[in-house]
Amino acid sequence: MKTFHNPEHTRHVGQHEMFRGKLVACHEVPARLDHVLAELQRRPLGPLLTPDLTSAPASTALDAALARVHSADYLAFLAGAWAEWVAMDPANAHQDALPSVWPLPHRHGFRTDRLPSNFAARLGAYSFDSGSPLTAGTWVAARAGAACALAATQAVLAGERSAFALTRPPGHHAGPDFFGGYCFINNAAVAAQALRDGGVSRVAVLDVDYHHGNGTQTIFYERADVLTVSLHGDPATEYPFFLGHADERGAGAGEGCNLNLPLPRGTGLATWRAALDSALQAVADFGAQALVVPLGLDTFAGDPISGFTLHSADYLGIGAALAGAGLPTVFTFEGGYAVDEVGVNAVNVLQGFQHAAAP
Ligand code: Q9C
Ligand code: ZN
Repeated sequence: MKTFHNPEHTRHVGQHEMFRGKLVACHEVPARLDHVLAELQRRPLGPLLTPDLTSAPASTALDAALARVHSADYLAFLAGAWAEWVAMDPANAHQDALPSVWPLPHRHGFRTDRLPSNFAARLGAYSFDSGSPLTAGTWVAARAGAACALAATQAVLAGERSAFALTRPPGHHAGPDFFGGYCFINNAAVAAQALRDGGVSRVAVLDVDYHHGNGTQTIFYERADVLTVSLHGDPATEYPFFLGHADERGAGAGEGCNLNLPLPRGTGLATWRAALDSALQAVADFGAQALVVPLGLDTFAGDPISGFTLHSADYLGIGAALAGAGLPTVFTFEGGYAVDEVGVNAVNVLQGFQHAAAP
């Protein structure tokens, strides 16, 4: 399996996130990716590659792929956000940008048809939480990460059985025009759309992160060509709280093309694996010809912000089960905050997949 990794990830480094009234140290830290890279060096699964963005055609193709899943105004906002933040106050250069006011579009009658010029207000208009610091290098890191997702997809379109986009910040909470949940560009959605644009008629996304993949669900909610499935902590008690229930089945042409499998806090391997089997059955029933797996490892028992109880050895079997779908598969690196174990856990999934997929 080829791994496309993003050396620019180190440029996204938040100082703190808002949690229950306090600024706490960020969970989504650069060391996470370094641990996965180190484990891949101990247990190589294939070549480690980095997409080259220096050529104008490569850069233009990437921007086109981003524009397929995110709005032009959101992408322009992200690209210019840090400069605008510092322009508000030069002292902001030493401070993460965190939103603190939101328009609540669905209730209370706030207007979203008029975008304020005030940057602090626009930061809220394009986000849904105060836990996702936007930093000086966030855009460069996120864009280079999406290039990894695109390159992994191109490898699969060229005939590879699987490929891994090893990047941060993660992506599955980012929607068409919003960031949140530590995510800015939805790498899994970029991959799914690029598979469609590469000629794959039906694509499935099977999200195994602890948290509901709200961004991916929203991007594809009214589409019949991309099935979105997510196994996650029940939003009644777990982040992102306001999406991810079982009764969200898709809308319009996409009716029936979204499946949520919420599970209670405390869920262990047996129940989780049964849900994975249901998810894989839905992927098969849909007739998917390619698979995208947003690979979060925050289902691990030792995860500091999550509530499932999977163990490191369990991830080998999970990888094998995913290979059982028999589909060309793109993995994107998502959550997983037990930093010292995230490398072993991620590579266990990929190794389990690779061994099971071998002819
Ligand atoms: N202090 C992903 O796993 N906040 N995002 C939880 C913890 C948000 C997780 C509060 C968790 C977002 C990609
Ligand atoms: Zn997560």
